[in-house]
Parts: sequence; structure tokens; C-alpha cells
Amino acid sequence: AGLRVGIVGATGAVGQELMRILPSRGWSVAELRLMASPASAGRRLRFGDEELVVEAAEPQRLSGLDVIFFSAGASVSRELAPEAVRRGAVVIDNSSAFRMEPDVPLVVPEVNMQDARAHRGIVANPNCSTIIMAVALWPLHRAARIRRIVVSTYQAVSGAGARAMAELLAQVDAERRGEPYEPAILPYAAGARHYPIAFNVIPQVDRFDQGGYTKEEWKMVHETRKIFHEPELAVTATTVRVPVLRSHSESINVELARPVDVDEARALLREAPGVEVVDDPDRQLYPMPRDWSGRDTVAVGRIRADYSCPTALNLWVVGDQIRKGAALNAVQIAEGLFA
Ligand code: 2RA
Repeated sequence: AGLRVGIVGATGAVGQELMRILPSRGWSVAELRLMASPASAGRRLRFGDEELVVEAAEPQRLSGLDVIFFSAGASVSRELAPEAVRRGAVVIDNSSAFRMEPDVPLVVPEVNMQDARAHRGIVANPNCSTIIMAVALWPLHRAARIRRIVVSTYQAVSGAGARAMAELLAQVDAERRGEPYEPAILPYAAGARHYPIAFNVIPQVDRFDQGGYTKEEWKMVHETRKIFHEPELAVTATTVRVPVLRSHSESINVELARPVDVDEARALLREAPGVEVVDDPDRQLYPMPRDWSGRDTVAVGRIRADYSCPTALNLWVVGDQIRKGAALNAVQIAEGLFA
């Protein structure tokens, strides 16, 4: 009969990607209800051969649905997700609102889909940079137990929303024309200072938090530990915004409990769900973000021994931030619960 699906945040980058993904998954959507902020209510969006009207996200509109995807920020999720559960829906929440709640599963289907089945109404979708890293590292953890992760990210502007993507394009254009451009979005819109991203990198993603780390860096630490069920796992992260539109890249050094050579690592990754190995230095083949936008998988390349540490490897990982980093991961969770 098909699922009755709601999207809260339908007009955002992730909401739009959900609408692109849903018809392509081989199961039918009996009803799709699009919801967003009152400012976006009334907009008409195409879904297949239908034209749907976006409604304001309000409690009474959350009834009669099987699953509701939330991607409208943490405050909207905190306000409306529990109400949606009370009205009978399963909520898959892309915001950070509930990720670290003990009774809310935090799920990357390739890693811990079994956790999702213990949900009590809400399943949390991890942060995009965490999802991309988790898909690539889980096969190594299962085979040889990870001791420590050191990750530096090169994050696309899409992570800061559609307005940040527009800002990058506008800045490049203005610089090319030799015109001044006043940045207003990056590193994050609510910040006191904004910096140009064109021809630049910004070593700040989200607000600063404890110890000089940003919230994004702490998310990669805490979320990875929860998804892997490894509360003591040693993780340190440096998250950086780069002038790329929608795919995140990550340079990862991973220390294992035993030596794993490059051939074994490549073989493990080749068999891993959701991973594509693109790794042939002799032919200059490695993943690049421009190639990976719109793809469902996480690409791994530059796999090599860390000669400074006999049980460590270096990896270069690329994934589409909007797709596998958010919308597709959420749809895969829904499929695991309802399929
Ligand atoms: C970012 N991961 O890239 C964060 C939120 N999507 O800005």
C-alpha cells in the first residue's frame, strides 16, 4: 500500500534531496506531505508527475503519517518531533537535537541498523562528516579494532545550507569581476564574524565549544563512539570548510590493534557495504569531491601505510554531504524499519 511520508524542512537542501531519492528506491509512497516554516508555506514543489503544496509545519499536520523526516534545524525538531511521535509517526531526525540522547538510536545502516529497531519513536541521523567517516572505518574496525582516529575534514559549503552554496558562487563571480563582496554566511550565519570562502579555507565549522574545538569536531568524536558502541574510542578531529559545493572529503589516519597492510585494507573496503575503492596511484586514480556529488556511496582512496606507526593506515575518503551524508542515510534507516 506504500508508506505515508512527511518531510519537515521540505524546501531545504536535504529536504529537496529526500524528494529526489524517495521515488528511486523501489517502494511506493502512498502519501507525501511537505512541511516547512510558515515563510515557505504555499510554495509548490514537483514530486514525480504531481505538484505538491508546502504546508506550515504545525502539530495538527503531523497526524496520519508512518514516517516523518525532519531536516529543519534542532529547535524545530525539539519542538515538533515528540509531537509527531505522539501522533503515531516514526521520526527520522537529521538535526543534532536528539543524537546523544541515551534512548535515541544514532544510526548508519551499514554499521548499526540493529540499533534503529530499538527506537522509541525517534531515530537520529548522524552528522554528515560522521556518517562519511563511519562508513569507511567500520570495515577496518570489525576486522582489526580501531585504537585511534585522527581526521581532518575538507567540508563542502552545502553543509552550511543552500545559502552558503549561493554565497560561494556569488563570491567567485564577484572576485572574477574584481568587485567587492561582503560575506554573510560562512563559517556560520549566526557568527559574529564572516569570512570569504572563495579561494580560501576556513578552519571553523559551526561554533567553538570546549577546549578550542568546534561543535562539529566534538560531533565526530561523540557520535562515532556511540555508533560504534566504543565509548572509549580515541578520536580527534579538525574540521575545515573548503570552496567545494556539495561533497565532503576527509583525510583519516587510523591506528589499529594489529598491523593491516594496504592489500588487506583494500580488500576489506572493496567488500564493505556503501563503499567504493578508488585507489590506483600509478594511474593517478583517487576520489575527488567534484566526481562524487550525487553518488550514493562513500569513496576511499590514497590507502597507504603510515610509516611512522606500524599499526596505522592513511585514507582519503569522499562522500556527498547532502545525499549519503544526510538524505540517503535517513531513507535507508526508514527502509530498514519499514521494508
Ligand atoms: C556542516 N556537518 O557541514 C555540518 C552540518 N551539515 O556544516
